[in-house]
Amino acid sequence: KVVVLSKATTEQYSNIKNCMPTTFSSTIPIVDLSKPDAKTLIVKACEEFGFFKVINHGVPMEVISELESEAFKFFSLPLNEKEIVGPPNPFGYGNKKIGRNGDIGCVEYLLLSTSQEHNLSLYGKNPEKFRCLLNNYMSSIRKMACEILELMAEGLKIQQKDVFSKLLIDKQSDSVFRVNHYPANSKIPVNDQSLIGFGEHTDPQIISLLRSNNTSGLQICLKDGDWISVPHDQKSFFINVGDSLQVMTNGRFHSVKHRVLTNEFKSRLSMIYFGGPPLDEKITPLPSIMKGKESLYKEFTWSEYKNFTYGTKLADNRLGHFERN
Ligand code: GA4
Repeated sequence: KVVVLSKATTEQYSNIKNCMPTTFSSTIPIVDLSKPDAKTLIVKACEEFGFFKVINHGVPMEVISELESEAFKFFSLPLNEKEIVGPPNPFGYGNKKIGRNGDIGCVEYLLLSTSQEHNLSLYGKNPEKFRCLLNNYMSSIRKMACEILELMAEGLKIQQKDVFSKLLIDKQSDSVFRVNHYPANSKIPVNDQSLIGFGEHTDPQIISLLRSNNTSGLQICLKDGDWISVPHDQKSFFINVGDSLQVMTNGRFHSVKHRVLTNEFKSRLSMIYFGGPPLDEKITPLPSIMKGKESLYKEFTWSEYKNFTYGTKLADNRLGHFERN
């Protein structure tokens, strides 16, 4: 099948050459939260990959599927009805444009703050229902995020179990929620190339918890630079180490580079909770991790990091700017 793309289209989207066949990895660590070895496996996964899958997470399936179906309803609305709640600066509906510096992907999304009260009265056909489902979902996910962060602290043998989780529980926590919709791209097939849904990047926050429907697309970059595809699993959550956690562990945990490719046949819907600290929080390696070693990073607050981040392109190495020479 030969498809000619118009110049405008080929320029608008970035393609990934030679990404087929991709390795569907069976090496991605799986952590059963109900098992006693969870904390050890989490630490190992954060060091080796900065990424792992969580099962027996305790989030009821209805809480997930009801929000998912409401989100699908929202994205199926005509563009002009979705654009009522855009552009996403700082929060709201976004289409193809990611961030403020010209990044483009085959994606439409909702970006929401988890603390600020949004005026959700304009979101979709049943905004009350949407608000209620969102609140239920976010409180379950935050609970799981804190449980995982406490297991990390225990696994790292840090006395203060809530060193990380207290930053998400704080009323001032600057956490974000995102719903990404990647339409099937069969209308713009590209020979042996896949279209980028969301370009490669690391997450700036502490931890990210992702759940997607049964459509693949997520890929992570291993430390040696190889990209592997993450097999989809709609019943599980996928956890990312973010830049801030890499700094707090003085580089022991690895902030994982990841990206999403669109699927030719099925649309993908993912919902991600990005757990961030309060704006004035100093992001610095924990003394108990350092054990006399020097910090690899300059001192900065989350607000300084965040402001810097919003001036960068998606694929930029943001942490590099804060490394000590
Ligand atoms: C990546 C993680 C989160 O989705 C996000 C993204 C943000 C945005 O979409 O506006 C950023 C991106 C993310 C990192 C670099 C900057 C900011 C787009 C971009 C080019 C909401 C976040 O916090 O950082």
